[in-house]
Amino acid sequence: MALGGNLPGSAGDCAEVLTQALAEIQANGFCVHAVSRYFRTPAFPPGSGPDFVNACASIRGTGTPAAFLALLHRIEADLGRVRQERWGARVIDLDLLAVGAQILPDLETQTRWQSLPVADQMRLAPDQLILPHPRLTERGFVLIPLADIAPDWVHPVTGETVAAMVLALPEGEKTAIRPLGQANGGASALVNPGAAP
Ligand code: PH2
Ligand code: MG
Ligand code: MG
Repeated sequence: MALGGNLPGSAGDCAEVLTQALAEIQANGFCVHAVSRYFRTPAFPPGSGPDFVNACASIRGTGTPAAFLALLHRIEADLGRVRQERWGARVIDLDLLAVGAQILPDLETQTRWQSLPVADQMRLAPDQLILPHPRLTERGFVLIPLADIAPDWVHPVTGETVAAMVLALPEGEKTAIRPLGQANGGASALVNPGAAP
């Protein structure tokens, strides 16, 4: 899953809001298996708002993807997200990126949403759960954190690994995405990609 936000909330600054979201996921019976570093990322589209803090986490638990997504929406509301304009500034956005190699609801729908022109991406929101997340393949603010925890995950439609998708990102996009200092609330204790063996 992906976490992001670019407005402070009742839980504190953007990084504190992400950490609180992970705590609530855990409190609802799910295992937060790995958490990426937290990254400061320029808002997309450029100029659309303050920088985001983005991260990715791998979650283990039981139940359907739809039930987990419903939990994510409840946590977004708890943390103060008000759903306003699509892609506007927000306290917290919790997105389900993928569940293993599952393609939902079917390959045709997946392909149609994935090939949507950017103007339509900003206007249209799917009314059903689409997995993998249709925007996963092209956004540095998702792929770079995801590479911390799942570099070898293979996209079930394209066959590409996360590591390969990161390599394909424009250089300028990669350099604009920077890890936050120590501000990820200790989450890196779960996973430390930079650690020596
Ligand atoms: N989320 C969006 C739109 N734009 N930009 C950044 N940097 N990070 C995000 O998480 C993000 C965004 C819609 O969900
Ligand atoms: Mg999102
Ligand atoms: Mg969302």
